[in-house]
Amino acid sequence: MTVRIGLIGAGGMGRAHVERIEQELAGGRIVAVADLNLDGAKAVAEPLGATAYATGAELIADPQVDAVLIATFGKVHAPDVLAAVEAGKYVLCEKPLTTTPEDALRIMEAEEKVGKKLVTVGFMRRFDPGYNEMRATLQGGDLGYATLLHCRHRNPTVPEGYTTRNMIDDTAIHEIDICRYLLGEEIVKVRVDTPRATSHRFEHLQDPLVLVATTESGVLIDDEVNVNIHFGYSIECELVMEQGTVRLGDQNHTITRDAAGERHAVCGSHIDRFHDAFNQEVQQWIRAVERDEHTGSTSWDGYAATCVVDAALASLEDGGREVEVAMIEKPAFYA
Ligand code: ISE
Repeated sequence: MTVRIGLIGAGGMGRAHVERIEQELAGGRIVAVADLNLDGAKAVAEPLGATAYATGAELIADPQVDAVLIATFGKVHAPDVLAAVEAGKYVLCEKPLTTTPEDALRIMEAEEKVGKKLVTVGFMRRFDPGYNEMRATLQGGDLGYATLLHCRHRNPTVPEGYTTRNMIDDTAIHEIDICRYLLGEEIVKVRVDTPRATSHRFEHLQDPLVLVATTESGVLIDDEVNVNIHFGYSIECELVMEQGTVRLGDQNHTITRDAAGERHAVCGSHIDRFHDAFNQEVQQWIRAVERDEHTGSTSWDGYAATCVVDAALASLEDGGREVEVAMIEKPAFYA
């Protein structure tokens, strides 16, 4: 069976997904593309012989669409995710699932009503081999339990429309999710520190930031979010256990050694750094849809991440005060 996929959002991320589905992955085909900018939707749809729509609602209602891939901005995800769930269609939604916990709760309620998990959140790092090896090392138990997790999230630059809020809800959200995934526990409190700002930022941005979070068992996470670092896209992570550490490698395949020393290329963007993880994520989603199964992170993961984002934003507004994360008990449906 070929899964007929409808893409909502014809921007950079959406186009990168089209390319992987059409050229690298098996079992899926793009049959419809929706974008508020109808010409943008047509530009992606027409070469594929797919239908172009101006709204997600029309695309979701199209009986030719088996499953929906959402790659729009976070703040417009909720209505499309809800409509897809209500139509009983599987959805892979880029992060953040929603920008408010209330919207995520609505999605969870809709899923429970349909009686099956239909939503996967695009936390692609869960498919990165490095993070999975780190998780296996911790779970193996030989190095003891986790005590600290040091993360660095550096982007070369960001566009002028990117806000300080986005440093948390669009950028640090990746660490919020991957730390929950690595440690297998929830984050219970968080604060945001604001070091000296870089001169490379747009004036309105508080860049860099450091998010300091504590989990249920007391593991301390520090995450440097630094989005105008210029030299490249660089993700670091070190997990400290009682008698050892495990550190994420870069995605380097070769190392050059010459008179100037040893070096390897630095990635330019997340699409480049996490290319294989994105492929794994989308491939597994297509295979799961074929089997009428859920895969990857759930709406609960989307909800939990949004709750931590909310607490971090409250801390930022309140001069870096530590804020407790408010969230509901995990429903049995997501256990
Ligand atoms: C972007 O949306 C991503 O997902 C990237 O991984 C992140 O590094 C970047 O800051 C976000 O804007």
